[in-house]
Amino acid sequence: MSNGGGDGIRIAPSVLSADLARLAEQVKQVLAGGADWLHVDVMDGRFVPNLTFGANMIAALRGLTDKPIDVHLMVVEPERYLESFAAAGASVFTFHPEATLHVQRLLAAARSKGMLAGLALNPGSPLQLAEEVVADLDLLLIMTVNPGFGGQTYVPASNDKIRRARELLAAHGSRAFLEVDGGITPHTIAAAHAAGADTFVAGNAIFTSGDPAREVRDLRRRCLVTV
Ligand code: S6P
Ligand code: MG
Repeated sequence: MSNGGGDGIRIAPSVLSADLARLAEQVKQVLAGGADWLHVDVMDGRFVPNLTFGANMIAALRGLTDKPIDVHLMVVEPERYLESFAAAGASVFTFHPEATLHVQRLLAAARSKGMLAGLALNPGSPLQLAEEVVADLDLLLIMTVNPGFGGQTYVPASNDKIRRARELLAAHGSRAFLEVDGGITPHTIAAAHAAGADTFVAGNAIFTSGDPAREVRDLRRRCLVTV
């Protein structure tokens, strides 16, 4: 699994905001800009009020790149998709703890399928939901908007939560990635990075700019100037 570009930062464009009629071209653009991972938002119209992609999107992206495919499941019963997403080429399998009864079992199962195991916490979900399973985590995703739609505004209280999440991981000696997702723009990314995030999902900011490659580079630069 690639650990990003050597600067400890991973930029993960979310194809939710891409122009799907030009998916291959847009993926090429973000990779040219140095995108480290590709982020796929799976929504079922139940856990969140929107419907999006499934295994066929993962397989399509896998046909375009060897980069890690970071799959974020906003679905009830995410365990139903473990096999098919692994087979389609998913690299990271991240789900929400409220969506399944046996969180630790599913994290372990994701690893056993050769994927990284991730847990996602909504803005209103306490960090304690991750505390008992830190040893099973390869990635902790702090949602910085309430999930469901691209292009929302970053929840300001997120920076304090990211800081506490970083402390939680450090206290357990965890090397899990600390990812943020939602409302990440050139204006919000530096504070999230300073608070301790190392992996950044961005959809709208990248794909609605006229130049996705430049936007990926700019997001990375905004992190590095705060160091
Ligand atoms: C948020 C969404 C996120 C996505 C999104 C981020 O509702 O569910 O999980 O990753 O694509 O988009 P944006 O436009 O806020 O960067
Ligand atoms: Mg997402």
